Amino acid sequence: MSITIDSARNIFPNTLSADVVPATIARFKQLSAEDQLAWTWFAYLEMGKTITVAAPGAASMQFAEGTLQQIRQMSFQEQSQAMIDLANNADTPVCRAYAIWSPNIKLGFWYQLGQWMDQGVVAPIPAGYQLSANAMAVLDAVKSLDPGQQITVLRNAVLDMGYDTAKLGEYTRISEPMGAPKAASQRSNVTIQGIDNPTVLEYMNNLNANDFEALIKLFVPDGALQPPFQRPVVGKENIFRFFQEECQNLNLLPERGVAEPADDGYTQVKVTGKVQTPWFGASVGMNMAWRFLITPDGKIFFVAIDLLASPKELLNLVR
Ligand code: 45D
Repeated sequence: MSITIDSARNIFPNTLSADVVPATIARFKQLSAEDQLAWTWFAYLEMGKTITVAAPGAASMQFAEGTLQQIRQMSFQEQSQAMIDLANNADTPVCRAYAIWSPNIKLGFWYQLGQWMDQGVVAPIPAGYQLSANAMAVLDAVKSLDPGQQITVLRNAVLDMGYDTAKLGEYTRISEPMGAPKAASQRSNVTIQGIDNPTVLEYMNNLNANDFEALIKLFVPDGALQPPFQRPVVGKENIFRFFQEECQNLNLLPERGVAEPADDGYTQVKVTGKVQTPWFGASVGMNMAWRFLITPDGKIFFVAIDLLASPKELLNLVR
């Protein structure tokens, strides 16, 4: 039997991921743009009761600065319209600028707008705004999620805003420049109960060190990485760009795992543990699994990263 990316996606099929996240996003997208903005505002306030955004430093705002200033100069009515346009995926200059930003820049942009809304510099959600019954129900749903799932819903809501890049034709994505990898003295080595596979350990250590050059060398040329709730990113070049755009300053805290032989001399490895994002630091530990398929010569053919349904899943290492 020959191994393909499609077959690799099914290793450790018992892994229960947090399907409630895409389900909540689908419900969110059914809401009117006005409700989406107000919903996000209330969800953000709700979240702020238990966790704090550590944004300064998490995104360099210079890439959104022009658009932010443009919005700041607008009247309240124009500002509200600009935000509604973003939620509506409308075709406006602001929506086109937003569309080509990396996730971090999009989050930093909203983080700034949120602060300005708080300070009254940008049009706030009208006092006494009444969410529709549907929006209330979706807000209740998000309140019952664990913090790692809540911040993922919020992140996905933001990423889907702006003009549709599929309609843009040729364009160049805008992301923060890649920082230098951590110096040797700043690096740490993970230990994972049940795992001594050097490829897996190096994956964790290089990602934690922002050493994407070393990290990408662990993959086969046509390898794939599947982020939570997404299609696999295929090929070294695309994976490398993904690391640069979305993986700086993550903190991977793997805890335990299993490694076992698979077809054709491959090895399949499942690891579970926590991941912290620079946006929330140690205040949110997301419950995650990594499912690796490793070639006979120790290269990564495939790795899926899943956000888990519950903390109980951290102990689920069965095939
Ligand atoms: O509309 O091994 C207002 C990979 C109201 C790589 C607002 C990984 C109006 C390989 C409040 C202003 C990356 C896959 C909006 C591992 C309005 C690998 C603003 C995993 C929008 C482990 C809202 C990494 C705001 C993971 C400001 C899982 C919302 C990373 C801000 C996960 C929301 C990172 C923020 C996550 C959310 C970050 C800052 C989930 C950040 C979430």
